[in-house]
Amino acid sequence: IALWLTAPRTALHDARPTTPPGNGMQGKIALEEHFAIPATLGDSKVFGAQVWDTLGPRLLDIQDMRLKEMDRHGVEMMILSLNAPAVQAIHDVKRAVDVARQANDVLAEEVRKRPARFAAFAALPMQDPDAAVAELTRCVKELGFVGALVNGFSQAGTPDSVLYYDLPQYRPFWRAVEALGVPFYLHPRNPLPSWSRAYEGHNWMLGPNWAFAAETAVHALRLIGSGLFDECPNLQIVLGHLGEGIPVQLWRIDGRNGWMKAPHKYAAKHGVGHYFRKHFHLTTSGNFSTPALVNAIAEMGADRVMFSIDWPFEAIDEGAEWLDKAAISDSDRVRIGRDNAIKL
Ligand code: GRE
Ligand code: ZN
Repeated sequence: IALWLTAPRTALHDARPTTPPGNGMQGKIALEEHFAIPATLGDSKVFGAQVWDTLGPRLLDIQDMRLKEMDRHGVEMMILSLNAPAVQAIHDVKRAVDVARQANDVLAEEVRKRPARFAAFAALPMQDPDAAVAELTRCVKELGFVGALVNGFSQAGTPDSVLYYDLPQYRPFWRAVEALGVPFYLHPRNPLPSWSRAYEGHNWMLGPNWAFAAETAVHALRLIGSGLFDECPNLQIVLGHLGEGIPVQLWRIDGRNGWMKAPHKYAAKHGVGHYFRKHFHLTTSGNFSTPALVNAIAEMGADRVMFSIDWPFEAIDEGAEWLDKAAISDSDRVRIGRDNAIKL
């Protein structure tokens, strides 16, 4: 942090990374890196219709151009996950269960080809909490997966249904995640059109520009306020995009007119900051901003921030070269680029 504070601001904000390939940190691990199967590929098209010739093949590829880009930019390992919203948007519950299982089987096969380079987060049919427990257990115990990545709320039964995971029917699921001892990555999706009136006429704010973060931050705060972490004291959640905006708001979330001494009216026992720092890890996926990284380190500690790219929605060269050169200490770079992921 001190390094950053004394560096010229313009260089940090404006310069694109220029480190030649091979000169940056080696051995990086990235955790929010996506692939698709034919059944889910189409979900990503709206996020890159103009570049679909590039984006589509990149989502389907695992062992070829992805690996070459990783080699070129010092990324030793990717933890792979299905694209979004995929399983979460399949309101036919039986189909959601089938597609999750199929995607996880494909992923397991790909990881088996290069276990030193790839690991796996499970896609889960959260529409049916018991099925989600069964699938996560299968993935972790039988297929060697290292956690789950779920794309926000699930639609179940009807297209208009919205299930957030603070709801009581998910408590057994969370206890199972905690007992398995694996992290749960809460990944963004867009709010449903019926829940998006604030964005009407301003579609540019949907997706990664804004709505992904707003939607995911609310979901994370719902989990916290529900008292989930009092019931599951060892549960660990990962958020991408340097925390979906929560870190810069942490003080305010708990502070709000604090002199008035009104108690929090939610089920949880402690303030939001307490749970956020104890139960959440952040990744740099799709947010290659050094000021935002420094803020995340300041709020969370360097042990709870991990490198990620968000391939193929973001470029491996840009993310990797940014971390390689970011004005943080080299010991923090190694923790963020590698060691924290191994520990988690
Ligand atoms: C993501 O996976 O984070 C993502 C998408 C679509 C567009 C941008 C983006 O799924 O970052
Ligand atoms: Zn992503």
